[in-house]
Order: sequence, then C-alpha cells, then structure tokens
Amino acid sequence: MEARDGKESIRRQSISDPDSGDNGKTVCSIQEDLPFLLKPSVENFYTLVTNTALDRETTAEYNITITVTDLGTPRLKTQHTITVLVSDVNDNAPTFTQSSYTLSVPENNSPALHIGSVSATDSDS
Ligand SMILES: [Ca+2]
Ligand SMILES: [Ca+2]
Ligand SMILES: [Ca+2]
Repeated sequence: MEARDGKESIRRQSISDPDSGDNGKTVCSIQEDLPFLLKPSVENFYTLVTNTALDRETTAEYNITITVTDLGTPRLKTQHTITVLVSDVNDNAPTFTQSSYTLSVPENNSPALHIGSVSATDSDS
C-alpha cells in the first residue's frame, strides 16, 4: 500500500454473526498502538485507514489483530490477524558512508594508480 495522504483506505473487513438481537450485534476493534484506525462503514463492514504517514524505512510491515466481539451474554469474540506491507517510495537521496574523504597520491604516479575508494548507500529498496 501507499499512504501519502495519511487517510487512504486500505482494506474493508466484513463481519457476520448469525445470532439475533444483541447476541448478533458486533463491535470491531484493533490494537491502539498502531498507525491505523478501523472505521465502521455500512452495516457489518469496517474500513481500515491509516491515521498518519507511514515510513517504510522505519517499519515495513504491520500485523494488525482485528477483534470482533458480540454484545450477547456472555460476550463472544473472534480475532483475525492481517498483515499490511508498506510499499517503497523513493524518498531518500543516496548518502556517502563518510562525510568527508581525504586521499593522497604520490607525485610522478603511473597511469591508473589506485588512489582509494568511496561508497554510498540508499535506504530505499
Ligand atoms: Ca521513508
Ligand atoms: Ca532513493
Ligand atoms: Ca522509501
């Protein structure tokens, strides 16, 4: 998924419970420490949305446990875990592994004399 605007809908979950009355009414929730919200849409449907911008270089994968509980007595619940993979956007410039390099070379050198090497990395995938 991509989440540039922070509110992108990423998944709809359908819930059903064959009991009647409160025994068949359901409440759905996810863990609170995740950058996602589960919003009720039409009856028995919930929409999973992001509530902040995600950063693949910090967290590339989330496991979201969706808990659905009925309002009967006793309350019965079912849990389901879904995995959200954050796809990469090219949002990092390459960087050199050292902030400065000083190399020395003797004068009167021969052609193609090896002086040293530099390296750079890019945290995007
Ligand atoms: Ca990023
Ligand atoms: Ca890059
Ligand atoms: Ca990236």
